[in-house]
Amino acid sequence: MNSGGATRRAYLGIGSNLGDRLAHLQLAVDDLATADGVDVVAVSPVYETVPVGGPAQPDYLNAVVAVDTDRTPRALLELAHAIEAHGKRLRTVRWGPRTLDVDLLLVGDERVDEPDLVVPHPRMTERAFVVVPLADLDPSWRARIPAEAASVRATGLRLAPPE
Ligand code: GSY
Repeated sequence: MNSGGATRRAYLGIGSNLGDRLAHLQLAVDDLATADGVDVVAVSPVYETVPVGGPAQPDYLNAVVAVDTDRTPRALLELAHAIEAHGKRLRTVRWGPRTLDVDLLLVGDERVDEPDLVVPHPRMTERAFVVVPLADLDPSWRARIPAEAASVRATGLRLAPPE
């Protein structure tokens, strides 16, 4: 039911700006690596990024994960939501903040336009915090890095690849 048939390369953006941000991103990579029908093939470097939109809030850590998958975009969205829920339950400090965003960016060359699911992600090309790490994994995106790339700083941090 979750399988879309052919295996395609998909990309997911991951971000955290509360609590142990790096641990939240690592949880996302680990959950993707253990999900049925998903092979994690690459994880970008981790960037510290200025928040885009919303109220004043702490800076994010962001990265992009490349997976090979036969899951449908809908099944990938459901997986992203399940990983977010898992990340929001991760307690690093009692009563402390915790958050994790997992955004489905691209699924091969598939296009989906439904009320709750648009692929490619409709705002990804405007977001340096998405395109900069995506270009680390797929150099064809280098030419599309938005002007505000200065809002994205390399950290030297890396997430552990799946074992
Ligand atoms: O879309 C993901 C959540 N998000 C982010 C983010 O991950 N990074 C930055 N820099 N700004 C953001 N604004 C939102 S919403």
